[in-house]
Amino acid sequence: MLPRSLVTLFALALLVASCGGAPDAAPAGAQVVAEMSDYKITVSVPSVKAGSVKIGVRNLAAMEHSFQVIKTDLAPDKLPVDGASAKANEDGKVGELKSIPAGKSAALTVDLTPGKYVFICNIAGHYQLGMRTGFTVDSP
Ligand SMILES: [Cu+2]
Repeated sequence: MLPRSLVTLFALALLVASCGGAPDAAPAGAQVVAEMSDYKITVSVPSVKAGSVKIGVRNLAAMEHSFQVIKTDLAPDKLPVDGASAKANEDGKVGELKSIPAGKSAALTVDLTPGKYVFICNIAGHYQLGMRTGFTVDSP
């Protein structure tokens, strides 16, 4: 077994090595671009018209994040959180990217009906730290 401090050092070295260079650009053709940092999500537009929507997600952070699209009337910061898993409840989920590595971009295309949505990162603890934002889908 390696001493814990050495393991931490290796992990840090890997992290530094993996985040040389600029983050990936947003995927082409995305109608909405969500940018993720520690621990925030910002969107390029506050709303879109209903229909098939391509969402591009840029992870600008030095750690992995995930991206969940949840249709809900709850406020972005009011999703129930499960104490054991430290994750937000995903009732109403219509799409997700389970993992976006540090510095990478990815896209998902979802069929969005009119209403209110919340975009979150649901890696344990990240929702509570602020990785959530509201989004609106208008009638076509
Ligand atoms: Cu996250």
